[in-house]
Amino acid sequence: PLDRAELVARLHDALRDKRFHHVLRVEQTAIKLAKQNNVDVEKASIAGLCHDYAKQRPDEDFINEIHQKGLDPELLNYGNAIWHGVVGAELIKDELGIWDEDILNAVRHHTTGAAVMTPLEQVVYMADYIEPGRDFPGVEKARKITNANLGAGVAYQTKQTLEYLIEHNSPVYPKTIETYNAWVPAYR
Ligand code: DGI
Ligand code: FE
Ligand code: FE
Ligand code: FE
Repeated sequence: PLDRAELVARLHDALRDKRFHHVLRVEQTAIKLAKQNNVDVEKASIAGLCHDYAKQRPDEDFINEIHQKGLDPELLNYGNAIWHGVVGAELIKDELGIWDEDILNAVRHHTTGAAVMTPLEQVVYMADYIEPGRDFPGVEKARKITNANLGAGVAYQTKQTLEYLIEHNSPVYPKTIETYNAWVPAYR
């Protein structure tokens, strides 16, 4: 398998500068959250680095992958925002040789979350949201909540994202609703 330096080099090739630096910050944030929550630090590093590997691929790469791997055809109704995680995990497997299903699931679920998420998946979902380059109303609150309680952070992000999507008349991927139902009432 690729070591960290080789992985960083592959990410550097795959991503524009701004996105590459986001990925490095997500890695560092994921490592910190992993230490705070007894999560495997190496897996957090790899998942943090890889989570947006496919973000800048053309739509046709995702569409081909959906057909070739027999993924849910419902995916065809969405776009890059959903594909780069769910379908991107398949590209990571094919092109980076990462087969660890914990890591792949953390990539698959980093945008929408899921009703059931391992601590590693929660760490990557939250690291992407609160990395130090993020600057949106509520991000400081999100950081505070997440550092106090990882699951409460998951609930907070999920509610904020759903409110944002509805406010902008955006389609909501069904998994996002499942995440809401599983996490938000539980932390009420
Ligand atoms: O890839 P990043 O920009 O680092 O962040 P991300 O993967 O968490 O989010 C990518 C985009 O996906 C972001 O603009 C919010 C959007 N998104 C999250 N959940 C849904 C969604 N878009 C749609 N249409 N439906 C969702 O359920
Ligand atoms: Fe992403
Ligand atoms: Fe995210
Ligand atoms: Fe990201």
